[in-house]
Amino acid sequence: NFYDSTVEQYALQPLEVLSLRQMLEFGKDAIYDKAKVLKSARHAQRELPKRLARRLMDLQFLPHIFVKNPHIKRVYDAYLHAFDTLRSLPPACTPEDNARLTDILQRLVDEHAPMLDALASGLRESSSKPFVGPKLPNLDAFFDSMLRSRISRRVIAEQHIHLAQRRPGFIGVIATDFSLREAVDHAAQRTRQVCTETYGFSAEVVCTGNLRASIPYIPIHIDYMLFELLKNAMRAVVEAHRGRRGQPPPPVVVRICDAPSSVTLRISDQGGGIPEADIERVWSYGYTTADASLRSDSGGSGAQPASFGSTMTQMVAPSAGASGPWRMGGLGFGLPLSRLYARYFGGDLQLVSMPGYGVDAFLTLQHLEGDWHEPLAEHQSAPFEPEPHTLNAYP
Ligand code: W6P
Repeated sequence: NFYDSTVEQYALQPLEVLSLRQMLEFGKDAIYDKAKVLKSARHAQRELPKRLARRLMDLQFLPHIFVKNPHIKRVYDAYLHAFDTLRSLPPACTPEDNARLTDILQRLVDEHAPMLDALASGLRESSSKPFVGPKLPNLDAFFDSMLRSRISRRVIAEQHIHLAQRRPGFIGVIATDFSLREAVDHAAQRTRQVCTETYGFSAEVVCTGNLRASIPYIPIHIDYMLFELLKNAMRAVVEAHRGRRGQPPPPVVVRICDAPSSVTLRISDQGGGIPEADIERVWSYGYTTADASLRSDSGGSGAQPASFGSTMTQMVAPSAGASGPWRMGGLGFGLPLSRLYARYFGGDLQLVSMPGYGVDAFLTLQHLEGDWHEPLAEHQSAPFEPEPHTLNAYP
């Protein structure tokens, strides 16, 4: 029908991708430059419908019985609504057009906040069905492109929304000089809080290494990754230590290592390591070692915080509007999603498990200062959707 062919046309258009460096370069004088803000507006208007259309096409290629799941259906409807809304808006040519666009983008960003949990719930419901579950294809490639695209859309929308706003230390939503030590401290504090709420005690988090290291980054991305890694580490330590009350549990040790082109954070726990049979599955969507009592599914909030502290805002948050207490166990999206965040701006996330001892998580993030003006290799490392996109990844 008419509608599907429109979506298909948009899905076929090539994407314009931006690296973090290009976003910083473009945005640095935007608060003085109305024309620049309008250019950014039209970029968002061009990119978002194409990216939504690709995901709508992907969803249509999934098994009917999966897409009919109420949670997945809700995601489909939300994406179609956003596609339709953005597509029918004329290109922003005046500050008034832009104000209207910015309002709409903010509304869509808020409306789509619960979609991460909806995807997780849809996967969990479907795969736990006795007939359907075993017949579902492997959906990891689908969720990778779904969530990578979601990251990209939220970055594009939020960067544009905040481009014209003056905020010290920020260009749009990017903190130009973000302290990793502060990020670790902030995530550690929240991790200890949820751990204490869940288990009644927690392990110390010790931060060592280059405590002055900083990078330009979107704070909420780092916060999500660190909170996720620290929760996993601390859960392992605390569960391994349960029988041995009296002595304090061994600390989770974070070492920050600053190198010329990247910063690596090594997060080491002595939680006994990942069971060897599970090593491959930790990167699989929906996999979780946490038992159901640790999950907060009933509130529909996943493992998302209700709100962030003063230095962390909800900008580009994986999910907002959450409610209920934080819990230690997620919905099985935390690790693969953290790796997508890391890779999105050219970094990476790796786990090394030492069976019987513990796990080292290595989170690498790229520096940009060193070659601020160097555009080389830009198009190999950044926020790209895989090309050609993964329409037929699930035969
Ligand atoms: C574990 C399992 C895990 C996943 C990610 C990070 C740290 C850890 N520790 O035992």
